[in-house]
Amino acid sequence: MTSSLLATTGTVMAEPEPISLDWSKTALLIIDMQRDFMEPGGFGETLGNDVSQLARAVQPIANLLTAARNAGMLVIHTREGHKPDLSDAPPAKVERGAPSLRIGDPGPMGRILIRGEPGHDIIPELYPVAGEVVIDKPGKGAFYATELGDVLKQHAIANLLVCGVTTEVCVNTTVREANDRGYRCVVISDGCASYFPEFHEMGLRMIKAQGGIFGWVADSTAVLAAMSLETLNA
Ligand code: TIU
Repeated sequence: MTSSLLATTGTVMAEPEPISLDWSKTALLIIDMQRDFMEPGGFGETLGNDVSQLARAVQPIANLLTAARNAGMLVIHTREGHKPDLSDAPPAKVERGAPSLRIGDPGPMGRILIRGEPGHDIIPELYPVAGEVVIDKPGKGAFYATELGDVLKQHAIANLLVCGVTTEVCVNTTVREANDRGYRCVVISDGCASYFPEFHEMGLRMIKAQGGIFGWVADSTAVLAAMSLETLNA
């Protein structure tokens, strides 16, 4: 694959229908692939979840990331987390439920969901490289209280390939925010995962129902096929 991809338009065999994408206006958006969600001892596990449920999303995302890097596509990573003084963590978020550790408490990977701590960092398999955008977000949606909207405008992005964790929480919230702002979102079905397989399934169905009310859904191989076909034809 070469950077000539960005001069082309490709059709992804998505649901509820194929979607044509101008690759130069498309970014890969990877949501919250952080140790705090993916590994034992982090935020996800303190909430009572089985973090092994999320591992399946890593390789499909890695494949897309390699293709995006080779094509020179804009790559954006997000990280959910809070300032060490918790000034950007609403009490309603910190106090909820009965986690074994709350946001800000010391855990095996440092303070839970705090910026700069080992658990807050992105997993090694998908670690950002120089030139990639990293957005730190205090909420579930990647647009709320972040510079994401400005970054997308600067790069004239109209389409987002969205993957990451978890399907029904931060991926869905971000896709809904993006949809209201006019972005076409293609959610990568095998590049997202949930602690609850049934929520993953329903999270994807909610996006593509009603003629794609929030966006499109495709698996990583469908996106990679559209990218390689266009590169061959370019
Ligand atoms: N708990 C859960 O499913 N998700 C989150 O808290 N954040 C994200 O989804 N990133």
